[in-house]
Amino acid sequence: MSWHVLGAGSLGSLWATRLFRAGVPVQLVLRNPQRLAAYLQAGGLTLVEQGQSERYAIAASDLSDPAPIARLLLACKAYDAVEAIAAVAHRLAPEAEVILLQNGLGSQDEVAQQLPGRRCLPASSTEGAFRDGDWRVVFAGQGHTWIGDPIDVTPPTWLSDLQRGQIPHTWSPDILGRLWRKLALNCAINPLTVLHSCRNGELVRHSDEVEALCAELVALLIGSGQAEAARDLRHEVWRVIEATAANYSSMYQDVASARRTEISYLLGYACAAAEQAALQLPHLQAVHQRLLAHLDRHGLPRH
Ligand code: NAD
Ligand code: KPL
Repeated sequence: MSWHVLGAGSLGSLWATRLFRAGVPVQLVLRNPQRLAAYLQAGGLTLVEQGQSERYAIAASDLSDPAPIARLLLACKAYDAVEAIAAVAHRLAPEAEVILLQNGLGSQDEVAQQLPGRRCLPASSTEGAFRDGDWRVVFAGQGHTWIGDPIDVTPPTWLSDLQRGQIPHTWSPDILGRLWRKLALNCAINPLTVLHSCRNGELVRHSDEVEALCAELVALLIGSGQAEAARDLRHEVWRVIEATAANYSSMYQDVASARRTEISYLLGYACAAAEQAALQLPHLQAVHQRLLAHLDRHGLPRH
């Protein structure tokens, strides 16, 4: 059974190339015939790993291809997920499974609502990749991916494909807890790095703000039924800040490159969840407002 990868960007290409080179059937689904022609012209996807480049001639089609899809890796940004899935929903076989690689929370539910009866499996990844050219991906940071199904804890058989592809992963019986925990980490770190225009490690100079956000995020997690994800959050936030001290957060990089951020699926989601749980979280809300104003000033979308 072939994997289809929709979203041949950083993470989608990282997955596709590793599956392909392990002999797992995989094909890319590209946006339109022009992108498909450009891809074919390039002769495949290039993976850059430890300074070595290797090109893989992975099969590809565009969104207009009518062939059925049984296993889909949705690897676009959270804000593109609904539109992307809508373009292929009619091709999904009745027993199709869809792996959702989006960071943050919110997009997973939006996609699942469009696919009643299909198994949707959210993932949370700490792997790092970026594109250094068209059809090229650089594997920038070893990491791990947790995959789960909030409705059915039975592991899927295709985890063996990930094993073959040497994609480090763990089946998670509590994937929502993992996603909430990652969202909390990202909300405690990423917006402040944008607002203070700094590397993660420089947040030690703004420890009051980090601490205030951590306290509110713990309250949010507990109020949202995610007490386990709240455990020792503050310590983990400081541990991540230290471990990634020299790095710029993904949101910082998006803003610096004038790219749309995933704010609606991180701080936006957190603030909406606080409201739903009738929680007053003034620091979180203030940082959200400051970030929105910052995006306005830089001419970037607020959602
Ligand atoms: P990316 O922008 O590099 O890739 C997304 C790709 O999806 C792009 O090539 C885009 O053209 C394509 N796409 C969007 N809509 C499409 C459509 N309708 N049809 C076809 N293609 C479409 O993004 P990324 O960095 O790979 O991130 C994907 C998700 O993974 C994000 O939620 C991100 O936060 C998360 N993530 C990324 C990394 C990383 O290191 N890159 C790490 C952890 C998590
Ligand atoms: O995931 C991250 C990001 O930059 O998006 C870390 C390094 C954890 C910072 O929040």
